[in-house]
Amino acid sequence: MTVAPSLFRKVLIANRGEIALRVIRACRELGISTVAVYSVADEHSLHVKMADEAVCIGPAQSKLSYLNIASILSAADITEADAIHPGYGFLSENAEFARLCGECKITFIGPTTENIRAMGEKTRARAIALAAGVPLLPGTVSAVPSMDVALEEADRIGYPVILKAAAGGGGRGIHIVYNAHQLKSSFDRVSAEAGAAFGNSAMYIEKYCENPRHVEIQVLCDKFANRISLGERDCTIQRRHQKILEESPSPILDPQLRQKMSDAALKLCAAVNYENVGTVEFLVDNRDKQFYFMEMNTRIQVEHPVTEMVTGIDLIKEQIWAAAGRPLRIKQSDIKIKSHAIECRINAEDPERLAPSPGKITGLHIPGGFGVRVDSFIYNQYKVLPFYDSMIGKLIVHAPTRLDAIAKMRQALDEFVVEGIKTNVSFQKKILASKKFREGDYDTHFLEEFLSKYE
Ligand code: MV4
Repeated sequence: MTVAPSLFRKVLIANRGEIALRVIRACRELGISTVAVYSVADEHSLHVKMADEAVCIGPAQSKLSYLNIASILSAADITEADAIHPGYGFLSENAEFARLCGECKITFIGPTTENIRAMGEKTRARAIALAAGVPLLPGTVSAVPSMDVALEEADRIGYPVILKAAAGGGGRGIHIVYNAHQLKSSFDRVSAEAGAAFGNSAMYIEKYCENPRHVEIQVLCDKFANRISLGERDCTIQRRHQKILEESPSPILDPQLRQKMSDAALKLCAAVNYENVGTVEFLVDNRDKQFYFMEMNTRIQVEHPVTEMVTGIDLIKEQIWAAAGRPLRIKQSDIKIKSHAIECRINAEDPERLAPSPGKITGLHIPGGFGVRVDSFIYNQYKVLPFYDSMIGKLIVHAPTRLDAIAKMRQALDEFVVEGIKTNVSFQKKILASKKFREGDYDTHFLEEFLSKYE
């Protein structure tokens, strides 16, 4: 008889903010002790107070602290942590970091190094999806080596096309062109921008889908080829490629389409022997409801709580469980989604100018009640720092129907008071009050159109 490997004794959380707290809470519930790492600027942050131990890993700038691999591995070494949870952002999709954790005999709580590599190269991910029979937008499955090849490929695909950085992702390094003239005038510049931003100037081309929805499938896989889909999240409401509000289920999916998209996501996972949690992003054409693979994110995502609320599954605990080498304890047939969840990202920003608004919080009221969840790290008198992401928390509601969830979110936003800094709370309220949103009838242009009417 084989004995199941035990979960971890001590986990180091290589992150800050709300996700660090989220992971610390999950570890506590599992009886695992925790190590926080923090920058000099984060000395007064809650993750430092809430963890069992804390190690300062460098100055305020992320590059010198939360992205400093040597510092973080040293912190894991001196505290004898046996695993590292990377959260999202920072080193979460850094294949080299995952590999080095392995070298140091520390479990990286996430997919394999090879999984991260395969999906991080967006053209390779497309080639794998194509070979696995996952629907793709017409386009190239390798980088276009020159402007001439780009022009030929664009002719074959048909304009409009979109240029995307092979090392990009999440909307960074993309450019739409409507004709050969525009392609000629922008190719070199866009490629140079990609080189500067990602250290890799390789570009690929896709057919541009004019009115898409961004719908992503949450997957969970173990080390024994067990793989399940936890349904979708609709993340269409974005501004400058920053997600603002996410919901599950998507108002545009029916059970048949959900099944097809889940099958496609799991086929991609099977093709790379995927392990741990992941998100397969699709564009869904709002007109004909065709869906197309875009990219795969090999990390836990900001918006994971909406999936947790509608499935009842704690994704962070399942990540830890799977990373420890345990077989999945949830079957596909256990996943029954009957309710609705919405998440509003609460940002310290001036919504008019879309500029960050760091500073001291001088008054705070956090909403609550049945079906209301707040994943945050702020407290009264906390100083929102200018060095990091402006997201100060996530407000998540869960209710039997979409309309109930909208009503609950509006109530919760009405209760949310943050004084001393500017936030996007009132902007979120306006989205929830809009007719198009309430009808679930929106596409990627919703916010631009909405903003032109707003005020
Ligand atoms: C696209 C697209 C249309 N056609 N790709 C890529 C990353 C994502 N954050 C934005 N991306 C898009 N890729 C093709 N082939 C349209 C977008 C897009 C978008 C997608 C989802 C939500 C909002 C968006 C806003 C602008 C463009």
